[in-house]
Amino acid sequence: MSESQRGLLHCAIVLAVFCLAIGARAGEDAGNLLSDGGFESGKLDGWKGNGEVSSDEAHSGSKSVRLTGGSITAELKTEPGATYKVLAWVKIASSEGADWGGMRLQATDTKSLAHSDWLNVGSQGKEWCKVALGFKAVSAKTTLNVGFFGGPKKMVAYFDDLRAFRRDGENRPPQIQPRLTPTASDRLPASQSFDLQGDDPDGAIRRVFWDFGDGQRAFEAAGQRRVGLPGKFTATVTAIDDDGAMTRATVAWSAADAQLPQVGVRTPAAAESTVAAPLVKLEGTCTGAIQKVLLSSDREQCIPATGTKAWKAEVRLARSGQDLKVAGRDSARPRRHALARGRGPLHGRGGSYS
Ligand SMILES: [Ca+2]
Repeated sequence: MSESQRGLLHCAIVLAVFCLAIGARAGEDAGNLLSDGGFESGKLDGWKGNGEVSSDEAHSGSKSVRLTGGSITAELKTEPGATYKVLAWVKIASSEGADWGGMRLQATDTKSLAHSDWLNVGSQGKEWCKVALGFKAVSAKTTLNVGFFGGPKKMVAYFDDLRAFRRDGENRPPQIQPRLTPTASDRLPASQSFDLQGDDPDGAIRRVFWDFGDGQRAFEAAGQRRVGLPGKFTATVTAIDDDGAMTRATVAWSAADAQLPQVGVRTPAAAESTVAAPLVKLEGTCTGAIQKVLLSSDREQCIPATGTKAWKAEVRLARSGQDLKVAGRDSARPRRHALARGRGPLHGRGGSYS
C-alpha cells in the first residue's frame, strides 16, 4: 500500500479485556513441594484452613479448592538462603464490597517473606489466571498462605494447580504465540481480534503490550479492535514475566480498501529532492471524492492546492530540509484525510538557500 493512504485516521477501540496470565502449563519445572496442589484427591491433603475441595471449577483435572473469604496454608520444607517460587491458578468467582484487600499468595516464616499483589476482579478479571510468588527462605520451614486477606469485603475464589519449587539456574523468559485474525482485510474499517497464547515456564506472564504498527496499542493479552488504516504493518507483542524477562514476537498484517481515495504526487518525481530555488512547484492527482487538497509542512505551513483530481501548488521552502505532506479531504467522509508523505525533505540550494 502506498504512502499516499497513510493518513486515514480512525479511533482505536479495544472492546475486550482478558487476563494477562494466560496459556497452558507446558514447560514448567518438574517437581512440587506441595503434596496435592491440584486437589484431585478430593481432600485438602497437606493443607490446613478454611477451604473446600470443589468440582464446580477446575483449571486442570476435575477439582480445585474453593475459598469463601478464608484461606488455607501449607508447610514447605525449605533450605535457608535458597530461592523458591510458588505458582498458582486462580479464578475469582465473586467479589462484594470496595474496601481494601483481596486474594493473594503469601510466604511467611516468623514474619512475611513475600506476597503477591492483591488478586481482585479489577486486576484479574473472572477467568483463570496464573500467579507467581518468589521468596527466599530463612529457615527449614516456610508457610504458604493462599486466600483472602483484608477488610470486610466478601470474595469467593477458586485456586488450582498450585506448585512450589526451588529456583535453580537462570530465569527463563515467556514462550508466546501471538495471533491476529484476520491478517488481511480488503475493506475498511475492519474488525481484527488479537490474542496471545503462551506461558512462562518458571513463573507467570505479568504484562503484555501490543503495538499493532498502525499507531494503535493495547495492554491486554487479547481483545478486539477496529482497523481503519490501509497498508502493510507488523504487529509486535511483548510479554514480561514476574522476574522481568521479556519475549517479543511479531505478526505481519495488511489492510486495503479500493474504495478509499488516494492522493499521489507526480512532481517532483523523487521522494527527496534538492532544489536550487526556494519556490517549488508540486503537481499530483487524486482518486475518489476528494473535495480539497492541502499541502502542509513541518514548518507549520498550510497551502491550499488548486484542483483536486489534478492538483497544483507552490510552496516556498525554508532554508534547510523540510517535509511536505499532501492531504486530500474526502467529501464523503469529511473527517478523514488521505495523506501523501515522502515528497520531502526538499533542500534549498544556492542563493539565500544554501
Ligand atoms: Ca520466567
